[in-house]
Amino acid sequence: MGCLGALLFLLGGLGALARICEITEVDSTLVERLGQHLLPWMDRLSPEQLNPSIYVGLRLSSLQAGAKEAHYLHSLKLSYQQSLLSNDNSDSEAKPSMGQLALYLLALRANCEFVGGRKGDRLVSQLKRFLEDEKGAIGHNHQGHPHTSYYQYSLGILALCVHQKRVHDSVVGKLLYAVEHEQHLQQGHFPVDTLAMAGLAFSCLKLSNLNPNQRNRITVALGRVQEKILKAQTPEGHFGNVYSTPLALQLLMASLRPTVELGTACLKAKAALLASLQHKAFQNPLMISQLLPILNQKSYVDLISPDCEAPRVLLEPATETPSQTQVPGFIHVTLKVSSISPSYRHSVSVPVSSSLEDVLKKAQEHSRFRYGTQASLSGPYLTSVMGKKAGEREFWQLLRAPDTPLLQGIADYRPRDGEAIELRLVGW
Ligand code: B12
Repeated sequence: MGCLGALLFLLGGLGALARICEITEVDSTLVERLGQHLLPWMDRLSPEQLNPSIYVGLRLSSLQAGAKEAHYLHSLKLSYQQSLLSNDNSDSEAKPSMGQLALYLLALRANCEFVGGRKGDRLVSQLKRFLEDEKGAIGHNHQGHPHTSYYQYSLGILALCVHQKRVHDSVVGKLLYAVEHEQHLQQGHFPVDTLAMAGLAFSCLKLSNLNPNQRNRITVALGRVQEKILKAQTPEGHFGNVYSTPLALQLLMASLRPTVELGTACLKAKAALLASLQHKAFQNPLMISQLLPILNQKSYVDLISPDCEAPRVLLEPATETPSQTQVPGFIHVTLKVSSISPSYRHSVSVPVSSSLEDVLKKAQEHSRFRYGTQASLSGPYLTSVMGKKAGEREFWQLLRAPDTPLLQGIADYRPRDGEAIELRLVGW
């Protein structure tokens, strides 16, 4: 037994083993800087821009935004209740998805509220109905797929669980089956994020004992999720990729099966994550909202009984304005679209540090290139290229030549000079 093994053994004796995966002692100025990134987003209160994940992330962090935070929750309540409870289907496009409703329920819990009353009960029924529909889409013999994803399916179960709302064993059973027969989750594009969210849902069910008949299966599935996530650790230390690491750590932190292997993997992940923070890899508010809880040793599972009295540091808006000094000059980026005929390849010139979205805009001005986007909670999402819309279970994938998918969306990714970006229509 090495040094770490001995330490784990000792901690085990003290009954503290469950805390083996905590990310402690992170420089508080680094954490505050992350929180400050969220502040401008908390002023965006239109229904398309409201994002319950931001509220959840902040409440589970060591930071608070004072009155802004309370106002944000108030706006979430107005918007979600109005759009989800109105019978008017005319603006159905603006209705939040069921995954977003699940995030909203997590936000209520983050404020120590239980969903209740007639309105609350209707929201719970909607989410339960959604899970039943998804269960139907997966089918009796598990040959089908959920209309959304196992990620949203897990989010739905988790949200109901933290509100102590029981879902039928057969609903949980579909997620258990998907984890037990890994091809269902492994073949997806982001298996670690999805496994982590499934694991968080299972952890909640296990701790709350809401589905006692499934207890053993849940325990085994949790072990399997943990094992898969540990196996997905990259040589640098990330679980999956840098952006799936926060959710993976949320799951591992809530682990009731601490092992030497887990302890070592978490130390390595912490080092990789801190290096990514130093390199400012976390700019997107959604990603920051998934990261902040783990920097405060919290996970979504803590929403079972959140501590709303815990002292949190008040965030002040950033004093130093990010340097606006534009590096002079231009870069050349090649855009390739191979999923259309005839295929498209064109080089555009954009100012240094432009985003991929700027590149797409520029290409649209000067060539036959055309694209369309949709606002999503994580930023603009590319939906069509050259008039070809992504169909059901399809998406326009962004790749860095030769064959490496980008880790960021069009608004956040900044191509380098001479880089070739490919847009490819793929199934998921
Ligand atoms: C499921 C999923 C997908 C599905 C979405 C389809 C579906 N029906 O579910 C598919 C496979 C299509 C997908 C695509 C992409 N995704 Co994705 N996706 C996820 C995942 C696992 C869950 C999202 C979700 O359901 N959230 C819950 C719902 C309630 O919230 P929501 O905001 O309404 O979710 C919608 C949007 O997030 C949107 N979406 C999904 N991915 C992305 C990525 C970006 C950049 C944007 C703007 C929107 C978006 O689809 C969701 C469902 O409608 C997250 C994981 C995570 N940790 O968050 C990654 C994640 C958000 N995706 C990511 C990435 C990088 C992409 C791609 C850019 C990959 C690529 N190289 O092409 C593309 C988007 C390309 C484009 N056309 O613009 C990253 C974003 C990292 C970052 N820095 O912002 C994440 C965090 C995964 C990761 N660990 O790397 N994704």
